[in-house]
Amino acid sequence: MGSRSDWETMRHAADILTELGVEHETKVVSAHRTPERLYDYAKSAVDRGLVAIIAGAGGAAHLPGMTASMTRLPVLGVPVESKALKGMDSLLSIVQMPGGIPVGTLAIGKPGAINAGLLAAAIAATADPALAARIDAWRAKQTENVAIDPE
Ligand code: RP5
Repeated sequence: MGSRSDWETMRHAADILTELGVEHETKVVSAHRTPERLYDYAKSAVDRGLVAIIAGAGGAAHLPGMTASMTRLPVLGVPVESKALKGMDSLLSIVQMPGGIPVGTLAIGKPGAINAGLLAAAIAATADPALAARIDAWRAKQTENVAIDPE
């Protein structure tokens, strides 16, 4: 994520990964304030064995696109809700990538962070049948928990 202030949102991605038993790491890497940290992180990601990167940022959110420009790993972008523009700035910054460098963009805020975690887990599950089974179980439980009556 681009800032510690993003953690309140991005922790939901980490929580889902923990719940599904997916090994992960959480780091603050700013495209604007720590560009060399971003370069090192993105350039070393493949060799360190990462399978996907979730990049959450707000405002002029360059982090997901810049990350994607420096790695072939799937990059999932989470637009963090900004104070001034309620995350519309973050969303448009992340989603409008020119053709050639993709960023899989999720919803603004907490739902986007949760779904980024679920998508990253789904990506990892393509090579991990045990994880695939845990995701199936998680989804079945979610379905069971939807009551048919409104009250
Ligand atoms: C972005 O600027 C971060 O991703 C964060 O969403 C936003 C504000 O950062 P702080 O000023 O709270 O550190 O780079």
